Amino acid sequence: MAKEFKRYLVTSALPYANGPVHIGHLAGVYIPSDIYTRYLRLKGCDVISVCGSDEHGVPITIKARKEGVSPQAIVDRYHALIKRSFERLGMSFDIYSRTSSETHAKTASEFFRKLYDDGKFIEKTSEQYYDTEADTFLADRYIVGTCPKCGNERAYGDQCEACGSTLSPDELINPHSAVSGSVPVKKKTTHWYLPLDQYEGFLREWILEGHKEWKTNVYGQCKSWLDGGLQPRAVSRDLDWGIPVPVEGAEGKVLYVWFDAPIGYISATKDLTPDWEKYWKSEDTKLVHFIGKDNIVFHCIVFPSMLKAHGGYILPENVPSNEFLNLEGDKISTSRNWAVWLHEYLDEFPGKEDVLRYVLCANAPETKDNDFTWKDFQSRNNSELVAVLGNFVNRALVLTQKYFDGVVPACGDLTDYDRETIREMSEVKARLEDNIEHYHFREALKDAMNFSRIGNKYLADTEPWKVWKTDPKRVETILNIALQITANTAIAIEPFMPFSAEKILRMLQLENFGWERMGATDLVEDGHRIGKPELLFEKIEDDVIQKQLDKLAATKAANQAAEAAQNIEPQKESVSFDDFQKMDIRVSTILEAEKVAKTKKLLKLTIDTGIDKRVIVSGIAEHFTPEELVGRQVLVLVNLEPRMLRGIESKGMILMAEDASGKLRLLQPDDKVTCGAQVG
Ligand code: B3M
Ligand code: ZN
Repeated sequence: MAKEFKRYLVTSALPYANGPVHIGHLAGVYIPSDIYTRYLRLKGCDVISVCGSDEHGVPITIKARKEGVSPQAIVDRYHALIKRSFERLGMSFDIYSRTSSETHAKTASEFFRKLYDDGKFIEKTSEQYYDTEADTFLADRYIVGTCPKCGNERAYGDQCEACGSTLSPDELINPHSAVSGSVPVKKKTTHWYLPLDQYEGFLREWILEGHKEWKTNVYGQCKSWLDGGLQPRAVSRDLDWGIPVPVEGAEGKVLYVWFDAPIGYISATKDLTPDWEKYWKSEDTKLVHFIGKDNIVFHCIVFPSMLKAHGGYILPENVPSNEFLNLEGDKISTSRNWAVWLHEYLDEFPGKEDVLRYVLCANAPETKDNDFTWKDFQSRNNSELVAVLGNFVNRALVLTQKYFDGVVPACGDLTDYDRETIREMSEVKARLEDNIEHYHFREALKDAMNFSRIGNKYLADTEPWKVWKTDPKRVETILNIALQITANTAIAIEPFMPFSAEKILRMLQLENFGWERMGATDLVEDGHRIGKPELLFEKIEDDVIQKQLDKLAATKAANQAAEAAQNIEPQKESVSFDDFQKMDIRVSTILEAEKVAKTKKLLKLTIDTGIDKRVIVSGIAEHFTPEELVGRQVLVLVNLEPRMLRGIESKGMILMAEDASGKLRLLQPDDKVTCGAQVG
């Protein structure tokens, strides 16, 4: 028997305030969280939803240093942008707070101090890298060097972004400080550790025994962490940005960001209501954390251990983490600007907030990583939102305007088909509720859309526009039922598409009915006058999508150029002018070109060098077709010693450049030049 709860506390992962929010964050965390919260509110439950900016941590200090501003300036900028973007998307948090707040500093400090005073931490002194020039300890991310796995010279102390290897600073070749560039030294430093290994028994009992109902991806990750054996985890860092460790003699040390951030849920609740303890300390509260999969260990292992160590707090009832959303087949990446940024979407698609909410829910990575494509976005808008939901609501309203001047007609005698339609409609609610209660929001969205699917079928089958000519009384019943279905649609879609739900109610000239009224056929009273019908959605044309695809293509090209710029070969050793003079480079024209049989890469080219006509064999068949080469003027090193290639004597070499994407490019004069002209 499912446990009854008196109230709900919904938390959403606190976005790092070092960049904007993108569609991956929305699909993974915030859309599901808002659906669940809105649903509970519609049901009249006592629910609060808390979120806020996660404003500490090394990435923020790195960005601040790169821009030459303070970390506070960075978090102020992005906290405001994120908060405003969420508001514009209809995210209905009861509070969107921030971890640089005073309440949070106090709450996190007190939380740490209690664990410290109760002896729940281990104190360990170890050697860490220290930058003597900048006079600061270096977090792993602040140490750069050569990756031992792939040779990338810009690997970080915690990870190599070129080959993805997880590293430790000691593995780096030629480690140096990203702050001053100097070679760091090892220096002793003391930190506090939460002995997670001591909580293994509690966690096994609480999760592996007590929460077998958790999503497979979450339960599985917790099990592998526990089976792998938990290690003590540092809860402090040598940094000057964060919440100071509230212990005498701990100057220069701050709480580790993943210790302080989850406590941000508690401090946000404190800022929201004086009754905060009712939500955090009563077993009658259902606590649900909405997060992305990279946060599972912190929300299922670390934070619960902290709460257990502190005592007096409840634990999450569920942590329905989603997987990751990719974009056009590639991993979303803030550093590579490979994302659809929420604030940019809202600016470029005004009035289409619900389209994004719909698509990201319909395509949510609930059980496996999924992919967002602009083509799918367009198709779901045009063939689902416009053609199903928008079409039904518009027909029900327009026909009521047309035949009854906008006054809701009375419902007359019901046919068997009417009764069947009403029964089918009343059955949607149970499925919709069950799917939301089990965090299956993709399925729940289909259920919510079923009202308009039922409505479209009902109008198509009853054809009021035809029946009107012979039996206008019948049309009264048909449109009354169609309007009841329209009103039910407004209730059902509110958690998913609040803007559209509001618009339907505005057109019906009605207030929201509340969840429990879903399935009723007396929502819209006879004689009620509805408002002016407007289109809920409009078609998205190809050119709009193409513009977004072009934008991503430009990003990809910029990334390739940046990567190429990073991988420029170092200059070769010097040569004398005399040596250079020995090379004889001529402008030449390609007269003929053909593939060399049984090879993938070789082309046999007949070249007019101005001196003579000769054959050169070149490994460029994967970059150029023979047809596109004939007639082109190229630069040829004509006095290269001849070589036999696949039985063909090749006399010379065509000069080329390899661009950022690895494609070979011909070097050619900017205008027609006589063959044989010397290059020097
Ligand atoms: N700031 C979000 C992330 O890992 C992280 C969540 C904190 S929730 C307490 O992207
Ligand atoms: Zn590497």
